[in-house]
Amino acid sequence: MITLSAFKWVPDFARGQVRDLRVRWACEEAGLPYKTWRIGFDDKETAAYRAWQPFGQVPAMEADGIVMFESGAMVLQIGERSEVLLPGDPKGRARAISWLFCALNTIEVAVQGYGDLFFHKGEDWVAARRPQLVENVQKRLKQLATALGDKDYLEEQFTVGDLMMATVLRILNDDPEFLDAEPALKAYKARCEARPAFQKALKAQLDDFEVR
Ligand SMILES: N[C@@H](CCC(=O)N[C@@H](CS)C(=O)NCC(=O)O)C(=O)O
Repeated sequence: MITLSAFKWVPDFARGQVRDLRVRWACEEAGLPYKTWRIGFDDKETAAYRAWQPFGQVPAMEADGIVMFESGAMVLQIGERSEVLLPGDPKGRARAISWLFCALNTIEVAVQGYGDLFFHKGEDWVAARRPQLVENVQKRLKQLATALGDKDYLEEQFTVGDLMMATVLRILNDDPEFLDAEPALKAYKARCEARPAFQKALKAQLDDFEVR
């Protein structure tokens, strides 16, 4: 059984966005059961949790006695157990892994750079930096939309790459103007979110915040 760390509580704006959602979604797509280790913010600093996640972040997971951190690594590891997430043929597999890294290392870097402005509202430097960060997100989204073209998913089938890409695009949920400008990406994100496995994972994360 997989054990996945998750926060007991986060503010409303972060509910449905915490990165354990990616791993929950992968488990649901792969049909693998998991349980959560719900931690509070104080637990992040303990040696017991740092042994799971050296930076005190969520998520971390344990499966078959092996502890892992970094949501991308976990999703890939779960993908290895399911052809729904990672095609068996070498080309399909290589392309899926390329998109997984692209989501984290090209798109998320841009999106998170912009997203971090939220935490610095009112600070002097924000107004000066904002246009550049906005432009960077717009540029990457346009390039991603071109790569997607008129396909349903980034490759022939849904993969770990789409799973990660959709969760990265969701970081922009409170700034709908970005995806409104790229209707194909907006439809793509909605298509990914409509998958029953995503809906189950999202509900599970939200339900976990209600546990007392
Ligand atoms: N690169 C890490 C990022 C994890 C991350 O940013 N987690 C956030 C929640 S979504 C967190 O734990 N933030 C609290 C902190 O950084 O102390 C991953 O993908 O697993």
